[in-house]
Amino acid sequence: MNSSEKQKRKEAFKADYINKIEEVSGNCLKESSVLKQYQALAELVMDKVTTQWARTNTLYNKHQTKQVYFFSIEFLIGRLLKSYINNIDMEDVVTESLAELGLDYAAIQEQESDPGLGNGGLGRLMACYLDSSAAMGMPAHGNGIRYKYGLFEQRIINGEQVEVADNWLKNGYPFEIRKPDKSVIVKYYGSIHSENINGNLTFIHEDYEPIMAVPYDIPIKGYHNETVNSLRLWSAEPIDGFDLPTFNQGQFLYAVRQKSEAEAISQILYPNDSGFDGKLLRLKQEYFFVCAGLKRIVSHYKRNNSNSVDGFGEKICIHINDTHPAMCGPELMRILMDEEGLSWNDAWKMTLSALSFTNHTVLPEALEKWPIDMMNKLLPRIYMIVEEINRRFIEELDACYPNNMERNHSLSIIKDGQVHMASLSIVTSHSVNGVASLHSKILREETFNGFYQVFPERFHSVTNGVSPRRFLMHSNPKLKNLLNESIGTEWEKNLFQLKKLSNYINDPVFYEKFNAIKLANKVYLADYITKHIGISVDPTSIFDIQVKRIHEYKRQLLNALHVLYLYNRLKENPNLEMAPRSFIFAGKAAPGYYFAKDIIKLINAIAYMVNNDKAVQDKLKVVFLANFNVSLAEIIYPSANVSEQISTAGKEASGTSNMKFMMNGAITLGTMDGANIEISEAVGPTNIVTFGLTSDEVSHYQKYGGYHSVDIFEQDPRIQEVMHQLVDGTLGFGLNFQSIYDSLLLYNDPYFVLKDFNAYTDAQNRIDQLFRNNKTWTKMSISNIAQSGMFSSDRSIADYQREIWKIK
Ligand code: GL7
Repeated sequence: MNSSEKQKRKEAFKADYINKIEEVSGNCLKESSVLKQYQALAELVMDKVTTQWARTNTLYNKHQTKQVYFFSIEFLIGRLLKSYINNIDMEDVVTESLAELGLDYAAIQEQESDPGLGNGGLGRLMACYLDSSAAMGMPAHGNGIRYKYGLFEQRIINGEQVEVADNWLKNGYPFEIRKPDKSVIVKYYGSIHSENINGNLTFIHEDYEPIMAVPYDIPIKGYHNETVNSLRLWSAEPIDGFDLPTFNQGQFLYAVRQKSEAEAISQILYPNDSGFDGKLLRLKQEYFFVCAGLKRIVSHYKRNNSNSVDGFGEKICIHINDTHPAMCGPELMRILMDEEGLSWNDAWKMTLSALSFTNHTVLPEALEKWPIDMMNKLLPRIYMIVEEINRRFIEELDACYPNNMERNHSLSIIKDGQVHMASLSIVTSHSVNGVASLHSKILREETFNGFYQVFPERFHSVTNGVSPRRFLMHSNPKLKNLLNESIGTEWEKNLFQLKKLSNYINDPVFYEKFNAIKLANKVYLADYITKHIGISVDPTSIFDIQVKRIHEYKRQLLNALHVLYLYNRLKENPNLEMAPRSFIFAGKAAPGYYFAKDIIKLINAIAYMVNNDKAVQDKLKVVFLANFNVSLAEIIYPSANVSEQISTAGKEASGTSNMKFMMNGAITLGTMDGANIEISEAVGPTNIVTFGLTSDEVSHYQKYGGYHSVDIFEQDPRIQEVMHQLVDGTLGFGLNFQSIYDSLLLYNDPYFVLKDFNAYTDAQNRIDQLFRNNKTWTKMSISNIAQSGMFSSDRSIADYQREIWKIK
């Protein structure tokens, strides 16, 4: 765009914007509030995006393009305004115009709520995959739930987590379109009877409780292209609002209860990131979006296909994101048989060909198993179909491997009074994949080994990726500009082009520019920290950051104990040679996960002690930032020097913050777990610091024993010291971390924190030494960015496209 063209676009934008402000607020620009300025900008952007949206939909319908639908109980999309503006290539026009109008673009963006419709990596991955699909012009859409309340807002009060409801819709949401005409009825409870209609056995669902599913569509705009895909989120409503006859009979409470029971289904996101708690409401949620989403997909398909479902399995990909949408298998069977009149065999062929499944965790506590009684009562027809799927599957197994009762039992979808959702997902899908190579190997060799032996061809591996638009270009614009001026803009469309940075790997001029940007980003985070928690951190210190859900397996505890140990060393020797360090933590704990909450309390107690001790002021700071969410993440990654990825090996399926940090030039300090292994392969051993037990070693100890945390405790005085400090009042009057102490010693340290302590301390020393050599560190940092192409979600989507969905 030349400058006169840009000037024209700016004038046009300003005129439209001033009109829009008057339209949405009834005030002129000068008198408008920042909220109204935001709403006007959002509407203006939405007008542009929706025009392209309609065009994309028409094209898809006309060419009957193969469509992918992600079914996921979480979509953690983050704020969208800036992302739309950048994707429609209006970044400069909007930024400059708003400045010329005397408005504060940053403050306007702050008005947007950050929809917390996910817990962590799993939900954010879906958002990155939607972003990449649209950027690549690929027809892929999302199906999920429009929770009225997203993940709770976390506040830290007196050093402890306090949860506050997240009312993200309180000012309305400008990027969704409610489509009541596309509503669907979802049926719960009741009974099934069969009838012979014209010689066909037909199943009829009676006395059910109907709930209305109303879709809200959010456009997913591709980067600098014409594609706009859809994220469809379903909201639960009572069929006709109040039950009027009941209301008129004076049974007011009953009528209201029915309304709120219906709405309860999409009221709130379950705040567990890696646990399964088997609540009835959760099962209702799972069926809710599966049923509504599939019904709409089938009817849309028929509309474009002469009212027939022929070819559905070849043209439609239903991708199951973990097991929460596992009922896609039986529900699609139900629709195809009971509503479309297909035979079992025809429906089965179609279902198997449409469905694919990604597993996201091997933690046994997260694997979903529903009690038979619960499923049978709530979803009688679905349960019948699951039973029949299982009966036929076991029959086939028996035919291939006669008299192998043990195998049949272990692979059975229904056993021990429960329906096993991972088994259901594997049996009904043509593809099963893990999210990093180690994770996929564990699935094949351990978690799903029995299924792997029966269906080896179904098993795949697709390493996760993250959106370089959101996590590099939008969140680190200074780095983006430096990259553009150094290696051109091709990398924006193909992240592997970042390899061209190797030309600058020894260039002092580039180093200087690069370090200035890192410093500026650190200053920005330091200001945020001062503003929000009143602690001042030195922007030239090492920003050593661990941000993710709080969980024992992610081992924030190992990090915290090391900080305590470092503090002890500094107290012994105030002249200890070390680069000043700021340890920064953020993350939420599931509200019922008390141990994780104790870890938050411990970090805050250590922070309080360290930050108030003048003797270590210049060398050490500890920060816990409240309410980690996508918006805060976008400020944190660009400022990091060290990315803490220290899970117990074999437990973190992939991790994705490791990739976001790396793209912004942080050095990974990590165990050989999840995608850390692939990061290590990509950058080479000199550009990463790894430590600790391998997953084989962990698994060996778990199977055969041989690890006694008490032995480590007895041999290592450093560990004795920090362990005593947990319970002797050092960390504050009345503060006692007995639960943590007991887990590490009495319960034999199930996540190998003490076992890896020594290796971690050594690794931390290496970080210190490397950082003190600025040239070495900068080189490592640039090498990480140069090798991050492989961790773009564009690459992941290309892998799915080629290997799993088979889209040309
Ligand atoms: C997770 C894994 O724990 C995480 O390692 C992975 O990167 C992510 C996306 O594949 O999925 N599984 C899971 O249940 N949650 C995750 O973040 C909540």
